[in-house]
Amino acid sequence: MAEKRLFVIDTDAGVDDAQAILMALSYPDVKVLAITTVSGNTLAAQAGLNISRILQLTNRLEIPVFIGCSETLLGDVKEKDSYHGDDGFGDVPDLNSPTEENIQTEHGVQALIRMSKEHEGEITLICIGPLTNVAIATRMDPDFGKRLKACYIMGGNYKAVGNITTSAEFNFHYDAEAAYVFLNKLFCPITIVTWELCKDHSLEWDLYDRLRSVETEKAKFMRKIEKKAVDFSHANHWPKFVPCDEIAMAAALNPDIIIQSVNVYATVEVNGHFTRGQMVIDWRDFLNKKPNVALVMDIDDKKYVEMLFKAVDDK
Ligand SMILES: [Ca+2]
Repeated sequence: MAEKRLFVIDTDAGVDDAQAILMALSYPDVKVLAITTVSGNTLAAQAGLNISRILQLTNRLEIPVFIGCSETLLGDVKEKDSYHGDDGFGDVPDLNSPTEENIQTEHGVQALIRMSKEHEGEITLICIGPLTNVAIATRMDPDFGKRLKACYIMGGNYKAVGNITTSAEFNFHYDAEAAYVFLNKLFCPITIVTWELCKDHSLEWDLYDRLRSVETEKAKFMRKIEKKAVDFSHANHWPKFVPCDEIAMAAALNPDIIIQSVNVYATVEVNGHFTRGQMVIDWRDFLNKKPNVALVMDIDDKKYVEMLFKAVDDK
């Protein structure tokens, strides 16, 4: 049998992270080496407990979980979240408290650096939360990124459309300095799934309802933890359901879904009064920098939706 692809997932364990992780676990040729957590949709420690719930649900408790940074580089912490819920998973805790047996004592950042040395050139890192852990790993070990095979992230925006402020996407805005370090110092092939791309490929409500009507424990779990997000979406008259992290994971699992991407130099605004956290693309080469990211511009919806269904299937 061919060698499995090695994935490490860095996550803030909101509801879209949950579906993205189910997606990764549904690929038999992918070995999820570890999951590291970071504060974002919830705090890093709570994110660890959330991940344990998914691993318990899928009988994958052999996958180690490492708790990473609880504060941003500047020391900020999460505020209340009316979409993902304060616990990141819709505030519907299991009656049985989640197991902590797979939560490791090693810090997430140290685990990232260690694994990059143990599996040099082999790890695909998928970042679906703020980029604090990766930024600190890069600062502690400037060669960290050079030892990764590739990195796929959900974050940033390229049309200045925001989802947490007028101009910024949540993950980049949450820790803008970390996003800056990530983009400018990681030095590995980076593929970015932006907020606008996610919006462009959001799901019609009847498709979403079909996805969550699948009669499996995984679909039931997703339905339960997503209820708050769905109620929030309807209350705000959102015309569709908007998955985000799922698209970055789908692109990492199956790069064939990427129909169009462009190589550009991207950085992030860290100073702006209105624009802090906005991704900045040097479309016209004013900065004379080499491209540092592949920006995904379009994906194959049919293949992507198939992957969403496969993730909650029992087969
Ligand atoms: Ca996330």
